[in-house]
Amino acid sequence: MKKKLLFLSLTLSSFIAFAQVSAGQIDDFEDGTVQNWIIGITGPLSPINVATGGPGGVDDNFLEYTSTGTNGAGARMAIFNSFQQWSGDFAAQSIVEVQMDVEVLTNDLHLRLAFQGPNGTRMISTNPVIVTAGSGWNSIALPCGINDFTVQSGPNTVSEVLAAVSTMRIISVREENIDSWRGEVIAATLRVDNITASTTLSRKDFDSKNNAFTIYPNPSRSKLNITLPTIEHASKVEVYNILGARVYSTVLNKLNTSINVSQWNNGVYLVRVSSDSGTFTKRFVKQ
Ligand SMILES: [Ca+2]
Ligand SMILES: [Ca+2]
Repeated sequence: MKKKLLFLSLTLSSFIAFAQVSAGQIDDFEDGTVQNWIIGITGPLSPINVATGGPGGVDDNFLEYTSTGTNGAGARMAIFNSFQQWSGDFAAQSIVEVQMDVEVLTNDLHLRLAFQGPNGTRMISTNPVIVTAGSGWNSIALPCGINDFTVQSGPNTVSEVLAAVSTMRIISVREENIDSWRGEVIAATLRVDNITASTTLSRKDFDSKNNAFTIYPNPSRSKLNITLPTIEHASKVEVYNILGARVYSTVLNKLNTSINVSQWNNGVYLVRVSSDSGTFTKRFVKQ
């Protein structure tokens, strides 16, 4: 019995040791496979490799997954990579963010990373990157620092999970809750390419989110004021309600903008400012 257990643990540890994430690795799908990205069932609902039409155009392979939004397998927007190239020690490899090119169809997605680590501990990106359906290929970055995740279940810390990842998921979920690691039930198509383990932040101000822009007062009954740190980076602001519907959008061309919110329904909104230096999202509460 003891011998069998020892054999099993040796097999498991050598398996894990074989599949280690490494700095700079890229899933570009040019080998014609899905590069271990699955949804846990086989069959027609599984992610597929599409041979042309990626961000590089003709002959640029990419990964495509369509969630059904109905009941059963394939209902949720979540793909995962387990005990393969996205397992291991992200901290030791100095991976600070996972960058990827994405295209979204049918419904807007709130993309986040989700990790499972020691003792089944699960955590997801605290802030989503919202990708608008039908907006073509977008380059996005999901940060991997110790301040970028919220643990959802299990005994371990963010640092401990980042040092021993067993499963990495790319999910869409609007609001964090205990079930959100599984991804939201939504009908959408996610196309992904060039999933990159980056050791440099793609945006110089990504690690200082609080400097990205300021909103006040919050909560508010009548006005939402937005202040930008610099004007040359500004492009637009979009506000989404809790159902993911865009309720407001405008171009920002000055440092201070005031939006009349008195007619908005009470509740939580996501305020997204997109500019050359990145996309930043803040939560706003209308009272
Ligand atoms: Ca490709
Ligand atoms: Ca190709």
